[in-house]
Amino acid sequence: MSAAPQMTEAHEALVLELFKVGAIKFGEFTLKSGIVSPVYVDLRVLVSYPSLLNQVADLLVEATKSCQYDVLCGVPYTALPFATIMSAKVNKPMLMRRKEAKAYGTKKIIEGVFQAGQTCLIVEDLVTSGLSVFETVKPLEDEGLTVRDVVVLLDRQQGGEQNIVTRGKHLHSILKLSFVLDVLQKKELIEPSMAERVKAFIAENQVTVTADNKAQTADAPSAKKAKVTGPSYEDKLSATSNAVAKRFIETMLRKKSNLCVAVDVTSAADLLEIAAEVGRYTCCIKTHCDIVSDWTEATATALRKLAEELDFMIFEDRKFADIGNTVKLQCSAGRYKIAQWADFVNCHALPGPGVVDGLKAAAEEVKRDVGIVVLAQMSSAGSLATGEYTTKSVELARQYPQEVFGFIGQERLGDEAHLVMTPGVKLAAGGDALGQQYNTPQSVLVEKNCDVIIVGRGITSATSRAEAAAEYQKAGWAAYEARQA
Ligand code: S5P
Repeated sequence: MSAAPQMTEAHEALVLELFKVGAIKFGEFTLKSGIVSPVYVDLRVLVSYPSLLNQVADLLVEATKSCQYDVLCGVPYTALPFATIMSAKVNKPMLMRRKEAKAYGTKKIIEGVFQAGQTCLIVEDLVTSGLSVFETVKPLEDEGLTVRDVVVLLDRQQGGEQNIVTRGKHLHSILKLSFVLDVLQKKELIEPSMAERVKAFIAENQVTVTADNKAQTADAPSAKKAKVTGPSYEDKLSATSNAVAKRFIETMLRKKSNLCVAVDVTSAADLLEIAAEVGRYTCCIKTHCDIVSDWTEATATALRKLAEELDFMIFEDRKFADIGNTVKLQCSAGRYKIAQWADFVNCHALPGPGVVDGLKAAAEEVKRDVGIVVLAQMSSAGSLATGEYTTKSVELARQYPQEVFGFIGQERLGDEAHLVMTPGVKLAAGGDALGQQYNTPQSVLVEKNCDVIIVGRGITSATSRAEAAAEYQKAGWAAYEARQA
């Protein structure tokens, strides 16, 4: 086994850079195996950051100073640029392993000049089980090359080192996942609870590799549990400390409905009529009060009455996005006095924490619990709420667990307690003429692992809105049950 690597400031700086460019992410990610991981490592992005790539190559060279080798070979594809830069730095030739042998010509699987008997250093980006390392080692050894050392940028500590050592090779890792967690926690870039979740996941998902190069996950009962693709509503209910989220999830479970109906109509009478028709099928009615031309206090009162009778939550989709003081007034005062009747509202992360403080102040003024969901992603084509912006939106939510309980998003985001509500849903995928993009309930709940489907025109434009709502309720709940089965 390799000696514990010496961690320096350069290693710490590397962790921070990798986090910054999104090469290491935290949340909930469904891996190829179907297992849900709280951490996701994607080192392919490094090709877009040449100085970071250079920094990585320097550390890989440094870690293999004492290794004897004649040639080096990167594991395709992510480690190829690492190996290329190393090769130029140490002035030793490189080999490339094809993923598939050429079907014509030489049928070579190893590209480059070498001689049997030479020693080859293997360069890898990420080791989980060590399987992809072995897939590269085998054809090299078949050609008479000797492999003694493997160098990797990040060891996920899921058994890869043990598997590599068992096959008589040395693993030199630049970073171990536990070190990454320590650095990010120290810098307050991840919560201690997230670090604990990742550690528990690693402990529960140790992988061994069989002699015929097949990965096997330890059959721990907890590892099996981790295979469920998303947390259940019951898990969320026990994980959340947010009062509005608790009521919301209880409503969903009681009604077996994860359907939120978006009632985008311009008259109060239509709004109330539709709410009365679809209310029994939905866990939530979403309003845009500012498009209702004759909205009065009586509209709010009548809607609240329906919400009590038909057992649904009211979500005012106001998408607040101003400084705290303005947002406080927009939510509590003016024509709509949203804080007096909405169970929850949403906001953009754009202004920073002040937007949440403003909404919090509005709720305090009327002495009601008004929950908040943050718009972390949008369904519209060309939306700018992606990547770093989405990550920052999730971070904002984490700062306010008592107020913010989830997201408007297009994929699973945040922590177990968070609810992800997804608009842009119809029974058939497609779009509208103004940039809306639709996914099906099945893809939103099962593939994307979100929690609530938001359906507008799929229901409000149907000939029978009640029948359409019943159909969406059934489809949404069936997809959720299939996901959890
Ligand atoms: O990204 C978003 C966010 C929201 S809240 N995309 C959306 O479409 N929405 C809202 O969801 C939108 O304002 C509308 O009220 C509803 C979708 O309506 P539909 O008729 O396209 O289903």
